[in-house]
Amino acid sequence: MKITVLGCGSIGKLWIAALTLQSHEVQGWLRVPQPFLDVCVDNINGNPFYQRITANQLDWLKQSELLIVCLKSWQVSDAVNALLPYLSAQCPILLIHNGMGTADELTATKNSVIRPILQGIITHGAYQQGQDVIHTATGITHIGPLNHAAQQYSYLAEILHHALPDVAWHNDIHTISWLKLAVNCVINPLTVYYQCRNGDLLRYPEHIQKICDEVYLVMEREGVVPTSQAHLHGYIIDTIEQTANNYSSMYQDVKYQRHTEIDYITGYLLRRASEQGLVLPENNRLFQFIKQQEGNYDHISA
Ligand code: KPL
Repeated sequence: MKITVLGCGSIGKLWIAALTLQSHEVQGWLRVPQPFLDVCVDNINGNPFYQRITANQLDWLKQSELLIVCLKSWQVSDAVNALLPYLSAQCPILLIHNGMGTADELTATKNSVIRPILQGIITHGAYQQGQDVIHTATGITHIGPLNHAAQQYSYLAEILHHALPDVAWHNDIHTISWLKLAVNCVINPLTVYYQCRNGDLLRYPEHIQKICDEVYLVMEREGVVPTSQAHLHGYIIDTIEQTANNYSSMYQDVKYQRHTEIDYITGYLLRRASEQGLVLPENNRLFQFIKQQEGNYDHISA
């Protein structure tokens, strides 16, 4: 398959390496165009990977049969919209990021209405050390259609699974996206608030419960109901335990004075709540808190 990966951070590079090893033709696409990209991953399915990969080739993009987008949520719509004029109308666009709402921004633009858009939610752990990617934990990538046009692309799950297992297809990706959103609404802003690793949040059970209860109200109104409030809470606690040693992405964004994904995490939740006539005091407070942190930066970096 001919593939373009837009966004070449740690997750983008994992996919580039894994798909290249399966003999797919994969190029990277960088914000600042360059003809090639060195991809070095310490461990991809048991082996190290080092290769110089093609980047930013327009003909390759035009012929691509899959566009994988591994950008921060706030970068997605501008970056994808810039590529749409060159993409074939049948090329599925797989969005892998934290938060929700980017697909609404894409489908709101005239040219992308009929394009197949899929959501991916990934639990692999990886980070960049200089130019190298350290793949700290294997995990699962859940994918599913965000619009009607994408429903016929379930075969992608198998192709992706061969490259970087596990990959699971879900006809209803919405529920999984909401569960991940709930996790991010709790862990991400709270780790900034308490300046701690994910696991340390277990010291603040009441605060976790408050956020979780508010998220559940919105999920209920959205018709996305995990079996019970206790189930949602248990799912969040499990994730905190499984990622106990992590510094959340938002903690790191604030630490390095980068734009956070708060508008697509708590911000998305609050927009949905307001449409349903719900008020969420605790999530609103945390949203304002993160905005205040961003406002205190000396400068903002991407
Ligand atoms: O998605 C994450 C993030 O940090 O953005 C979690 C699941 C909270 C893991 O750290």
